[in-house]
Amino acid sequence: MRNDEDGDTILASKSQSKTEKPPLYKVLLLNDDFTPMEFVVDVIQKVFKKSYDEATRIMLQIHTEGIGICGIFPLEIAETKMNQVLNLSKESQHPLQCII
Ligand code: TYC
Repeated sequence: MRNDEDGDTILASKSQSKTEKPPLYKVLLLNDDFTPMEFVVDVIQKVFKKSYDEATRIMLQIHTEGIGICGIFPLEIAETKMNQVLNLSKESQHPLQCII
């Protein structure tokens, strides 16, 4: 905020607020005992555009830690990716869970 010559406050202009970054959300996969490892690697590659090696690293981290981050996005994109994961796991009848 600035003051003009009369001392009135000038609010931030639109061009300034446009550069503000939206809040970001982590998209997380949860481990379970039934979903095959290859399926999880495939989903991470497809939905989060990761290489085979990076997707394998993320899958193994989830497998050992119980939860892991697949990506960090603005809300609408995070929701879309979560729904893509849930649709793929439902179609394949795996219990893979994804949360934001
Ligand atoms: N734990 C699963 C298995 O042993 C593999 C797995 C990894 C499942 C990550 C879900 O988000 C997951 N087949």
